Amino acid sequence: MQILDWESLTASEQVAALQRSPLIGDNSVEQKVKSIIEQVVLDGDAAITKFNQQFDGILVDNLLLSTEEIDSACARVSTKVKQAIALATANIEKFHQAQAFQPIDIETQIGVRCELRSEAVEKVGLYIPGGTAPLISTVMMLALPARIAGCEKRVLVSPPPINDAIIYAAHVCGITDIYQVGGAQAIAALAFGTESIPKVDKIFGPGNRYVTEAKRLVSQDNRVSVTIDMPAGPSEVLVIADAKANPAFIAADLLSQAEHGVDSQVMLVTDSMVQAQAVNQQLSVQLAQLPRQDIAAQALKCSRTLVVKDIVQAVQVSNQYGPEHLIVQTDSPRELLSTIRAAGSVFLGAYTPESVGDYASGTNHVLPTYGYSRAVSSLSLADFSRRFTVQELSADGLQNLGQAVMTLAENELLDAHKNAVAIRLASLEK
Ligand code: HSO
Ligand code: ZN
Repeated sequence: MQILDWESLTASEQVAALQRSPLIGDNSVEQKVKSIIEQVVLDGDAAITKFNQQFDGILVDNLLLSTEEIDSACARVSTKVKQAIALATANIEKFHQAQAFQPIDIETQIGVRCELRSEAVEKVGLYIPGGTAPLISTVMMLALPARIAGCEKRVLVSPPPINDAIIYAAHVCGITDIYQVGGAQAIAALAFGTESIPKVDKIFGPGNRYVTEAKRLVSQDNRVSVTIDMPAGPSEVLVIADAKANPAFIAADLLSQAEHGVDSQVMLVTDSMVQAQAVNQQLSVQLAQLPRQDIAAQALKCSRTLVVKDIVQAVQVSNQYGPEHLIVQTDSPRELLSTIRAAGSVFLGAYTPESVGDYASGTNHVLPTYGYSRAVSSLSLADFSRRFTVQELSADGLQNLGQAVMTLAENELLDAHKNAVAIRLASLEK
């Protein structure tokens, strides 16, 4: 990885050093995705079947997996994988159950009752990418909170042929409706509905740039009122490490993220030039042994090591970057926690590789990328429900509050608003 001395960079060079790899801002993606969406709107299942053949090379007769297909896929999954899924599931469930909403029910003043309540989003669509890495863990990260939140209709879509372990994970996480469709066409189907695929209220899950673009487009489409989990960009990690950290651990963490995709970005911020060089040394040793070394090597090209003057500055740099994952391998990592302003998920200490959060510690791995961590939260139980308020006033309550409301309405020049109060106060006076 390229090593840069932070303090010797000009302000604009520092900004450039924290730049993500440019999102392939190719307008043809938007056009292609728009056309796919319109074909799904027009032709429903027929369009889906056509796209399955065109993009995945498979003719799927029944988009919905049958119980027999689910059972036989589950039977093909090894006991070892099932046990790993069971452990991960238990931890993810525990952590998300603990996030249960605490309702609020208070009197803001005498006779004025205000409540904050929460109800599950009724219908959710969960997208699981296909491709070279079958993301079994993403099934758990989406399906478990959806079930815990109480979402009634939970449908999963994934490009055919769907990996057996994905089907198994979906099955144990309580998903009964698994549709064999991926890409932009899957997102269009979830947003608009087809003869066999139900229209949902909210779409979750990662995907390639076609999927991401489709999510963006349907969430802005006035014909439907579908929402999405969060804006998505390529995955990334930033490691803060001091001189004492183990360079082999650091390199392993950087590579675990680099192997996701050629557009993934990994950053090391350290106060030790010796550490920076040791990590580079380890990167070449470990990279050579990886099956996905081509992908990881590409990702490393747009990745950087920044040598800073001390760990306080390392945190400042990290805050400026706002990483999806932040790994802290310093002497007392927890001490830095209160100074971290932007990170999707934080991994503290030498024994907390990102992989544990990706799979099984219990935290959610759907996280804000591309600098969004400054304002967007990691996926949680709350994303599967909607909060709404309730207010109820007694006659006394309205008498106490009415005059203030009428004054404000009058000054907004909204007489009908004022009248809605006045008419009641008058009736109370009688
Ligand atoms: N690091 C990915 C999640 C993942 N890793 C799934 C392995 N499987 C984005 O947070
Ligand atoms: Zn990962």
